[in-house]
Amino acid sequence: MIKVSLSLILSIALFIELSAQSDSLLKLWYSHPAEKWVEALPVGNGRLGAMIFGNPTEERIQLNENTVWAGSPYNNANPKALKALPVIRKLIFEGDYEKTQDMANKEIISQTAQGMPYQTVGSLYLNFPGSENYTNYYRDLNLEEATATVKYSVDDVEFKRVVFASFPDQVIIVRLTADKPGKINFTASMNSPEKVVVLIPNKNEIELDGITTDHEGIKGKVKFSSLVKIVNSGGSITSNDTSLSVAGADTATIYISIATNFINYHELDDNRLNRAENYLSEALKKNYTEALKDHIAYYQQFFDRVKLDLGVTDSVKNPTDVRINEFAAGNDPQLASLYFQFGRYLLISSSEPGGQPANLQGIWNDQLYPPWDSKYTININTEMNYWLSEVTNLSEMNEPLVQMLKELSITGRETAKEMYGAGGWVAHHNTDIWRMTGAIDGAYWGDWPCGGAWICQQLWYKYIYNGDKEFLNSIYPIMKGASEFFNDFLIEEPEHKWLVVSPSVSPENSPSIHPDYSITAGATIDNQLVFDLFTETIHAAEILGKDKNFVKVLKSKLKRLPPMQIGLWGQLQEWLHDWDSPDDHNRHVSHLYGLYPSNQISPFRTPKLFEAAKTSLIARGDESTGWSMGWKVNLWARFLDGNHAYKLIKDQLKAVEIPKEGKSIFSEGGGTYPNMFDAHPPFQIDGNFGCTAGIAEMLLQSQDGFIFILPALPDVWSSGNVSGLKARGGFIVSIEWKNNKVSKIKIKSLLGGNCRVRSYDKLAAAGDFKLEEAKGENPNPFYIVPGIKQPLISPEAKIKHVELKKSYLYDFKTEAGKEYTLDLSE
Ligand code: FUC
Repeated sequence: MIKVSLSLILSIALFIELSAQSDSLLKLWYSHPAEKWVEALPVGNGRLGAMIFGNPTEERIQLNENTVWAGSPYNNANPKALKALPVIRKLIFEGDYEKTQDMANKEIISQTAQGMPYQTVGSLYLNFPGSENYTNYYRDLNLEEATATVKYSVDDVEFKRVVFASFPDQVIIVRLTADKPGKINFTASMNSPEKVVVLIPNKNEIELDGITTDHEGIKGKVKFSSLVKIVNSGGSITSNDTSLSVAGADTATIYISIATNFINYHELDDNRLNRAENYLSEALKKNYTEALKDHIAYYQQFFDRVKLDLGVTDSVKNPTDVRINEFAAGNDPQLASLYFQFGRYLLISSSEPGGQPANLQGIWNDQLYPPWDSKYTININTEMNYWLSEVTNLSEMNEPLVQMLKELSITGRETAKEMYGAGGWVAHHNTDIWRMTGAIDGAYWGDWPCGGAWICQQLWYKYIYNGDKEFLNSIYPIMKGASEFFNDFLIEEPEHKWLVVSPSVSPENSPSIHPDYSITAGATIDNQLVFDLFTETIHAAEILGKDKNFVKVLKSKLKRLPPMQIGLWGQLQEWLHDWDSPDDHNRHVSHLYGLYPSNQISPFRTPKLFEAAKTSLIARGDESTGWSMGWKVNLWARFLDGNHAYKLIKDQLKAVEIPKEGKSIFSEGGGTYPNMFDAHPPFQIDGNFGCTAGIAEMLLQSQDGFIFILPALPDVWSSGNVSGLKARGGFIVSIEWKNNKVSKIKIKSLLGGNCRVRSYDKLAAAGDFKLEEAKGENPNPFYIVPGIKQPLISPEAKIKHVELKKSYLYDFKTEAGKEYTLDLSE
């Protein structure tokens, strides 16, 4: 009797869950288990990550913890740089690039460690005997609840697994249920490619203890412990030396706790087991239902801020891998909104306040030596990881990046002094958990001292989106330190007497006249970065009423930076000299930093540079690595060309070949894996984040002195709506549109101030406020635009006139906390 009612209750519970799930379109779902890692589904809480394969017979849950990195605190500055610097600078101005690069390889590039790899913890395996003949298979990743689910039937029993990485409880929880009692039978075991010991500390627990590897002469000192505890209802648990077996249970809940001895980039202790035990015992105080509820509630405070609807077609009935295969040729606008929300999901899941920033793979990595060490490549990739953070209303998620920058400003101070005898702080093109700041990987790639300057942009954006003066005050020393470095490091070039960064490179590219040598002085991106850094440090100092004398110095140096230049074939020059080739298809488009993410180039303020930048990007081409295409979505959005931006989304969402086990393919053929991870290839998360930012950029921009509504809407998204995007100055914007025309805009002002709006459609105020035609400069201080120098233009260059679609520009006054509605004017 009791058995019958229990089974009935279980079936009802399953039915309720099933029907609740089928409503949501915000799911990645599949009709077969994952075989390869790039088919498995990611969950994470910033600190812990797991990839779920969902095989009915053998579940693999591959585990990560974001401080499990090889090595230990170290510094890799090359002390020979100080003496070599004047010689190298002279050689560059003499044009002897071969000798320069040779010397830089030995005397600037680190002769010790080149960065430590981020490593996996290992995997938990769950073996389910007798499940070979399963039917009704289904698995998904639910983006609205941050849970992964697997379902299947064996004989007449329906089984279900739910996995999530709890944000509030700091453990990964796996819940196993069946619609009939006593049917849960499995064996749990763990392994890892790291040096580990696995033991059974008590009858329902597995413990895995390990230490990360030595690497390039740096001793591996990160110790980690993972505790796996099974709580069963009904049935029994038995154990042998290394595994646990559950028999005849009604349900089983598995808690996975992981902790390390990492305290911060220069301190480790010996407390990892205590930490892991504490997380576990705290988590066990809640029952499963409460834990799930708290997890979802925490996650939804962030995820629910933005909704996007680009339309729905029949394609949504297909599994996600099929939809990716068909995307380019089909009509599946919901896949683009799913990809957008997946990007936001990944950022919330891989970058939480108090933790590490998302690395090249976020937090998900199953290897000891992942491609490029899965570290922080700061000549584009790490920055791209955070482009979506403000506009898609996830500002909290960039806190780990801010913290990393604080730490780099400490380690980088030593490096600036030791290598260049300069004040302030410097970082080159890579860093890792130990915040190394030396130059690595060979001069062709690594002799680039502007990594810190680029990440400083994110600090400034965080301020201009949120207007928090206290925050500005707290990060001002970082910006000032970066400016101090360039104040000392810039030198005068002989021809025009401009101040330039030297030695440097235009990231990972070389001019076709000497393709083997990249080292240069005054690369366009460097000029743009130093321009932004100085301009923003000046603004910050003025807002905070600080450092009058330093501001004077920066202002005078700012005037002496090179202008942007338009070369022979009408392109924006990548280098100080007119060396660009129209046949150069390098994935990096560094000189277009000035267009995106920066706002130095604008169709309204600098039309010639705008056209030149477009000429450069057209020559570079569309298809490339994943992250390169993600960048190009943003660039085409800034060119106000929605159809071209959409073409790049199609390229980005192209299904790519799955890498062979253990091998990483590196090629230019980027796209998307079945689990929607971006393919460089191999997997690199920046493409996911870059393209997500790009989709936002097509719908809303705010860098050019106004909020631009639907600046680059492609024809295929003719009707839709978005809510909760953030514009500079703390405006939360929602837009509805129909047949390519705006129908309603809602703007909530968080900070007050003038709101200036540009739209291709005539608008009217709906409510009690005055909408006026905008004139002159936007008085809102968060909408200040940079005054850049007039470009130098090659006499041979033919420059097209910018054709802009007619648009309307309005102003209205706002009060903090109030929402304003605008309609299409009749
Ligand atoms: C830079 C890029 C590569 C890759 C690597 C992590 O070297 O040029 O494409 O993204 O970083």
